[in-house]
Amino acid sequence: MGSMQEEIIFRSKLPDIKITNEMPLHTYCFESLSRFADRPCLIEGGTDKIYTYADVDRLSRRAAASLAKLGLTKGKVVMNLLRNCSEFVFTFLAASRLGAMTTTANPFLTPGEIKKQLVASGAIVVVTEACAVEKVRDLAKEKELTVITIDKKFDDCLFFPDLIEGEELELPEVEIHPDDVVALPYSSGTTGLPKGVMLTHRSLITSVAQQMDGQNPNLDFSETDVILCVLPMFHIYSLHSILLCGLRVGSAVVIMKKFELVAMMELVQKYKVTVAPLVPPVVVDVAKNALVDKYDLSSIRFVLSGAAPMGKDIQDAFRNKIPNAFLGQGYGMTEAGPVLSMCLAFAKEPFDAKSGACGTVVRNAELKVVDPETGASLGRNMSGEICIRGQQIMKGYLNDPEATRNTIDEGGWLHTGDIGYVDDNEEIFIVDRLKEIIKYKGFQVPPAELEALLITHPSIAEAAVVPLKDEMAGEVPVAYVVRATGSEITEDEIKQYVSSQVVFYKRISKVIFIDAIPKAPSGKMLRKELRVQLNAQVS
Ligand code: 4UV
Repeated sequence: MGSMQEEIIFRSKLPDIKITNEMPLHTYCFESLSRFADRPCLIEGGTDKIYTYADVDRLSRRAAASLAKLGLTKGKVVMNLLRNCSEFVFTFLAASRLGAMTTTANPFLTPGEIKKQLVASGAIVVVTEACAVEKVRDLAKEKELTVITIDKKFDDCLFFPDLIEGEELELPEVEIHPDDVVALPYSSGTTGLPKGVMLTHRSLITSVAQQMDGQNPNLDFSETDVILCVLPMFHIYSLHSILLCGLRVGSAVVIMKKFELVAMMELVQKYKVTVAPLVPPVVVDVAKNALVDKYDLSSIRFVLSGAAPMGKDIQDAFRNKIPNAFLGQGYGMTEAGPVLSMCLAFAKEPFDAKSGACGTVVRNAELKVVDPETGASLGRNMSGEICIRGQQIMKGYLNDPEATRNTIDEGGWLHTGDIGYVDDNEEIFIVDRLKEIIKYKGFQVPPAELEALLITHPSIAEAAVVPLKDEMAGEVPVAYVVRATGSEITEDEIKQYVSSQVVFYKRISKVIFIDAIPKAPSGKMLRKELRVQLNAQVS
């Protein structure tokens, strides 16, 4: 299939650059540290506490020395179970220094969800906050797991401030290979349950360099920029495109613990934020909410939207409302390392970019569009599955060679499960999704996870979960349920059963009872049929 056919490969309009990706990630991020050592690196929105670049370097070394003593050696895993905070950064960089990996998770996950990731990743240390301590306590007793809290002391936990204070550094000598894993975010990818995505020092350096390095960087950020970090660092978009990209060029990162529109506007005004990476629902909020008009947002140069589709209408409305701020899109996927394409209007020598496009493929990478049925490579303006190849993509899924083989083919192409096309101007448009994943405000909701949970209920025989378009969230999960014989279980009972076991954004918004889930002769559920039917009914 296709192997004899010619591949049509799309490239960036920016020339390839030389990328030096043989060093550890923290060394790369801090390569120009001496130039901006005294400049602000992290600004905590809530407390106005500022850490300079020199502080972050020093505190991450101290954290590394302490974590090493706790057994976090090369190849071991620490979990950052944190909302946005400086300690997230110290721990992440500390683990990088030790040749260890950081797996990241949302502290609002339920104990069951956290436990799954802790066990699957093999984490031996969890860094968390008071509000989530209770969720990991039982597991800490069961298995060897050290719990560190950042904001409050507990008898059975270590306290982060104690770890980074006091004694002098004893950083172990660690040899780090470029293909060692440094970040282990969880993603369900194109199918199934969440899996550990192995991002190496090489892949993350390559991805940051694709944006930030060279004569004409795709993202023209510098040490005079102030980047808003309201998106959660536990998601790859924020970790990569705010934190790591910001560190590379010496920008200040303004950290917000949680999204709140007014507080966000106040921070933008106070710290003269110049770059605001957001997700579509927040862009909609800014475009539509009259409160925004009260604030001086003239410092903003760039607004980046990503993680979910953003239509042309919203992009135009936003551009009219805040004309000084250029709004463009990036397209990422955890497994892709993460950025596949970025708006070229953000480049140092910018190009025009159309509303509704989600950028042009990054430099030093190849993109192709394939017919999902035949695998044939498609030309311009023809929609198919988007595939990407380059050194930035993941090494694979942790302990799951089969899922890895199903995502990265023999030719080294990563299949995204997204349907889109490349236009005459090299701009990419995403039009549909082949894969199951539901995106609630950019958060992943894996249908397979909800389906597995639903059928644990004795009154449910079968279930299929599909996305319903939603103005506020982008998409929400809807469950098609086949009741067990004789059962009269109600919609509310099902919703409650699920909501007690999942984080808020995975809650089922609607239940539809049916007699049978449509299936292909192979037995595979035809989710797409249900999705089309559902969205046709509603619209
Ligand atoms: O795995 P994930 O949750 O990953 C992301 C990452 C988004 C990023 C990362 C870095 C950036 O600089 C940036 O701008 C965005 O979301 O989910 C991956 C899936 O989300 C959808 C698409 O289905 C991906 O396969 N998605 C991500 N970005 C877009 C998008 C977009 N701009 N338009 C439409 N869908």
